[in-house]
Amino acid sequence: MKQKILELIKKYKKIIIARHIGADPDALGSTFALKEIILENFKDKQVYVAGTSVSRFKFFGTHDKITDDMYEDALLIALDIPDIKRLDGVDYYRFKESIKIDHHPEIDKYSDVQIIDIDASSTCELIAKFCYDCNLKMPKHAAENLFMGIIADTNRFLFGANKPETYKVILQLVEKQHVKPNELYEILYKRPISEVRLEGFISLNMKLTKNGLGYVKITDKDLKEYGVDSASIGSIMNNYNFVHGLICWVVFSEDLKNNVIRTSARSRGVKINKLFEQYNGGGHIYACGAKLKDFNEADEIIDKLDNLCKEYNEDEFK
Ligand SMILES: [Mn+2]
Repeated sequence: MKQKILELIKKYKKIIIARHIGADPDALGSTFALKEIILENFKDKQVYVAGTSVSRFKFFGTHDKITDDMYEDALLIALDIPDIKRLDGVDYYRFKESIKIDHHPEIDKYSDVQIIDIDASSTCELIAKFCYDCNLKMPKHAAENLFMGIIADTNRFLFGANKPETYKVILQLVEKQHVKPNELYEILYKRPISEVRLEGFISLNMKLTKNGLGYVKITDKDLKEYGVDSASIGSIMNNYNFVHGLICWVVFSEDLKNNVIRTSARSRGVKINKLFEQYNGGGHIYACGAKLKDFNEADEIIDKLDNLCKEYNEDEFK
């Protein structure tokens, strides 16, 4: 398959790389790294990266606005995205041929030329392997992009990093391209003190049920006091992953501007996605979100999640 991918890349002069909406470091790192790798190895190519830019992550690269003329005789490479409808910034149906490289379970089969490896830590790992296996040159900035995608998707090797391949790729990035991890962590992990204080508030105010559910309600007044908006909560949620007695945790925060209660939940074993789908939300099996009408709905969710935790405990210790 790697050779087929390489042949397609060689065949097209114009290439558009795209990824999922709501870009994260793996999506950004893989798309911009691949662009840089193609330009380094094939000097005559025009390569564009589609999608909405994320101001926090300027380091990865600059997005292109895809205009009508760019579609003409162009190849689409879709990275880190299992379904067509979540492609950001391009119209899939305007391309004759496409390549897909991804580590999510398949949703749409939208390309014949594809690498799907759900055991891979990240799409960045797959791009790095592709580059090394095909003996392509890798510019240093591309290596840095790939490194950050792997680090972010595994949350510094806390999740989904049990395979030697991940570490082999990391070793190569550090050894061959001289990536300096300490310099890059700042870009991923530096955060404002207001967010740290909000995390303190969540930790102090989290109620824990005997079934292992943790929950916190944050009012608009609380958010104002800490000088944050409810969007800051997402990045804090993963920090409760290794707490004794906590199986599932959920944070509700009042968003007066949009008149909703933003909700974010994580779980270490209880499957929570079906419940959140009933509340106009959803996500992964163990990581969900929703926008609720009011705190009454939050109380309903607390009860239902607590029941799920209870059932889970009963099954576990049968
Ligand atoms: Mn990913």
